[in-house]
Amino acid sequence: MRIGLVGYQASGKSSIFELLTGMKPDPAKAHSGQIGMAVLPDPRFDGLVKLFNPKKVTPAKIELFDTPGLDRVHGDSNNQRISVVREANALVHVIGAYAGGDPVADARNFEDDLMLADLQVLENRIERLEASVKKNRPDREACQEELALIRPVQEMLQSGKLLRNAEFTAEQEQATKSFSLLTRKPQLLLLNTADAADESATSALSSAGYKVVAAPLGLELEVQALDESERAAFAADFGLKEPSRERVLRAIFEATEQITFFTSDEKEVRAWLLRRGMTAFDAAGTIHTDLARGFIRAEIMAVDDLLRLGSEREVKAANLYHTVGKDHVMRDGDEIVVRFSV
Ligand SMILES: Nc1nc2c(ncn2[C@@H]2O[C@H](COP(=O)(O)OP(=O)(O)OP(=O)(O)O)[C@@H](O)[C@H]2O)c(=O)[nH]1
Ligand SMILES: [Mg+2]
Repeated sequence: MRIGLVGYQASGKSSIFELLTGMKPDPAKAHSGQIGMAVLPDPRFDGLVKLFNPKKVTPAKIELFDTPGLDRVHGDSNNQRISVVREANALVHVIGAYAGGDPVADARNFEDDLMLADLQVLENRIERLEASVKKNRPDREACQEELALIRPVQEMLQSGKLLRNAEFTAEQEQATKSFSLLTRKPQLLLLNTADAADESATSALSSAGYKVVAAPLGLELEVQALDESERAAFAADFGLKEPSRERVLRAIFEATEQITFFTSDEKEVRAWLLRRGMTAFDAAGTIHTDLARGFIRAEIMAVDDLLRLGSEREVKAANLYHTVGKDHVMRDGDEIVVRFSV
């Protein structure tokens, strides 16, 4: 899942990208967006590594996408930038609050910009479909069906309703998929503060209904750039208790509706990411296409049970080891063994 760092210009998107991935984005490529990976911290993964002491360890990685900032004044110049943002599967809206400003107004303005962009896409499509219907061509019926599916979506947007929380039918989901609607994507706000943030900085945003996390990105980048020996003293001077990196990554992970599952043995302990609601079959396919193709069944246990009881044998003895079929909905923290034949 590609997670877009999005927002207005100079809000701190590239700063958070660098802080989380350790990679400095190349300004020359800023217009098309840049991808970097960040390891997702997970105590269960660390526990499995201790238990198996494997030859190889592969933690889960989150794919971050640094996107060009929108111009908040010249809204009509944003089309190309917005087309880059559409490539993301989920949005982390970075709000620059390090020099004052009104974060709630920022969040709403940005949301409005995204809604207008989505409306534009729908209106263009609807116009073309209506023209086709008038011409009475053989695809007339298909066009009418599509219109019936997407007009209600247009109406939702026109009435200011957020698509993120709206119920779509499976057909509507399918009909709107190729539009990559921005306000349909899961979203987290990241408030970029000047100082070590206290919770009060985010309370106005969470009262307004947003999922939000705060971090002083500029300050933390400065800390990261220091020599190891100087970091602690500098951080203490500015009231930084611990780096926000892990906290921010966990918040992104939660808000983007993903889960982690694991495959562990003496050879390799590995963490995988999956969208919430996906099945054992999808998990198998994430590991390898052969595993999905030849799927017979899967054996599942909770990593928490394995770590608490100390071995697979003990988990079995406690009746916490389960054989499941294709349709088993994976839970966060499942350990899986896929039985397959190809
Ligand atoms: N003081 C302070 N300045 C910051 C902070 N974050 C960003 N800035 C300022 O904003 C500039 C741009 O930061 P970036 O992280 O590149 O912002 P961006 O969102 O990637 O900007 P665009 O890619 O141009 O949209 C920095 O050079 C700083 O001048 C911060 O936490 N504190
Ligand atoms: Mg940038």
